[in-house]
Amino acid sequence: MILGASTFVEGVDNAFIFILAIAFFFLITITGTMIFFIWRYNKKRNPQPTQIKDSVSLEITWTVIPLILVLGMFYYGYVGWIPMKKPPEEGIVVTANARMWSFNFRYENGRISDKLYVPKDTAIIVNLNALDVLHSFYIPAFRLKEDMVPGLANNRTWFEATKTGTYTIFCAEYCGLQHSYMISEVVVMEPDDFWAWYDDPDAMVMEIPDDANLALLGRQIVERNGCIACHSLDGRTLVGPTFAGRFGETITVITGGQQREIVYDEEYVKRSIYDPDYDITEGFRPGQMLSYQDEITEDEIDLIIEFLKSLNE
Ligand code: HEC
Ligand SMILES: [Cu+2]
Repeated sequence: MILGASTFVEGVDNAFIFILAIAFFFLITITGTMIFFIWRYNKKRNPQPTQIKDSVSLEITWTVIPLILVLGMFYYGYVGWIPMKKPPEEGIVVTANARMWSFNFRYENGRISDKLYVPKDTAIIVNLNALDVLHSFYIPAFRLKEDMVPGLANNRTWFEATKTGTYTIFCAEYCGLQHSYMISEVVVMEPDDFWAWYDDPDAMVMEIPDDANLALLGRQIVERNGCIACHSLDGRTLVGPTFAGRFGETITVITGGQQREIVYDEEYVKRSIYDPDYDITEGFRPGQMLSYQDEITEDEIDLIIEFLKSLNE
């Protein structure tokens, strides 16, 4: 069978296979009948055409049979769909935030992750949050897809994974230039492993060994948060200005409608991340970059700065 790892798989696959089998049956039968008629009733073999008019029994047959088939499709579709629309009362609640062009997941204890970690055989209730434009939360292995709509309150979905492993999460709603890069993963773990991960007290503080390559750590943060979807590292202009060769330069920004010169320093980078619309880099539009206030810590910003500096070398 096609890889599947949630309680929805059976319902969706049944509907799919039922419809596919019917379509396949008719493809073969209709094509076969057409070929037979071409052979049997061609001008040579059947020179005298017959005019056939009205057949009540035929009309009834080709109304009733498709009706039954279509009701069968409805039945399988409906039975598969109902459980998706009924999230259980109890479960682990995760908030999925989608932005151009990345996902992140926030747990009830405040833990944030760019991958969705979940325990096996447990209901996971996912609050779907779109920060900018329409996105869609799609996990093919779970047969789960739900639109993420900016401003739509109480938009949620749920699932229960049945097999440990790592499965892809896609954004299934074209959401701009780098939409195809908007992928993540759901990692299904044994419940014990999950709770160990969840309660890990070290997870929130970042341990930096003495000999760590700070620029490399900064690069990882930049990659993990999807910054490079909008900021190139090689001088190209994407949605936002490039990161390359900018640190330490004097640049022109628009602040409160006024043009001014400013040094691209630590302070500027931090403000750009927490309050992106305060200074708008000349030539770019406000409202494109959203604040990372709740997602990137000041320590992480220090590492990002190390990384930006390293791009000048
Ligand atoms: C959806 C696209 C997008 C994403 C994602 C994004 N930015 Fe931006 N960013 C922009 C745009 C557009 C600008 C220019 C307008 C402005 O100044 O707000 C900008 C400006 C900046 C600036 C000022 C740069 C300059 O040359 O003046 C910095 C620094 C910055 N972003 C850092 C980041 C970091 C770090 C991340 C990831 C955590 C990030 N951005 C994610 C679009 C984005
Ligand atoms: Cu998207």
